[in-house]
Amino acid sequence: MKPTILLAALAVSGAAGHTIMQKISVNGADQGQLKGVRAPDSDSPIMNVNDANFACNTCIKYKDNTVINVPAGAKVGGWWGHVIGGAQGSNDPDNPIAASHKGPVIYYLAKVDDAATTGTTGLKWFKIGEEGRSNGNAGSNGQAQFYMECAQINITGSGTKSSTNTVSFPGAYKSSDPGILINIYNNSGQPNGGGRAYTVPGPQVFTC
Ligand SMILES: *[C@@H]1O[C@H](CO)[C@@H](O)[C@H](O)[C@H]1NC(C)=O
Ligand SMILES: *[C@@H]1O[C@H](CO)[C@@H](O)[C@H](O)[C@H]1NC(C)=O
Ligand SMILES: [Cu+2]
Repeated sequence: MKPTILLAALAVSGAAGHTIMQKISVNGADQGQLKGVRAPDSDSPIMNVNDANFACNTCIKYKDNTVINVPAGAKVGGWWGHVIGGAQGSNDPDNPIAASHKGPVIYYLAKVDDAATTGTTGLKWFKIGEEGRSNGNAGSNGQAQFYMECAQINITGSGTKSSTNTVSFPGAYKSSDPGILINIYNNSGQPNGGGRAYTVPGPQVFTC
């Protein structure tokens, strides 16, 4: 079987008003709500970096057998909502995510035999992107919130480079990592990092 890929996106943030990635686009083309995406019904975070289901989230309710074709080099977008469907009620200020939630968005891929059916234990993830912030997340150990969803994709192309810098989930993060256990507030209580540098968790981004 041709190898396909699982895409995981994780956001790290703080406080309440959570989020779920529930569809993707490929070069701007909407792939459809919950198509080829593994998502829970609950927008609750995982807060234990050692959770067995850290890679693709826990209590997955929405999962189909769609594998989305992605030509190498295409732009893949993720669509987040406060709850499944987007806003929770009208004028939801916490859609797609509450403003109090500061943190990076991080993207990983793992090569799998069949993205539609694969389990998520023991996969070797490599980081393909990160959108960091100058400010981060949990001020006390174990309080960072992680929101992760996986998409089932089939990247087609002829590249031959492979990443040796792979990580496992759980395993790649420690609750004490500088990008996870961090005070994001300055001395006036503004969540702007207080002039301190921010280090996004996980390995270096793999580039082709
Ligand atoms: C992945 O794409 C290749 C090339 O288009 C195709 O031959 C293969 O069937 C696709 N695999 C899946 C699982 O969609
Ligand atoms: C904290 O950040 C705010 C907003 O940038 C700024 O106005 C304020 O002076 C900062 N406070 C301190 C003590 O640096
Ligand atoms: Cu939250």
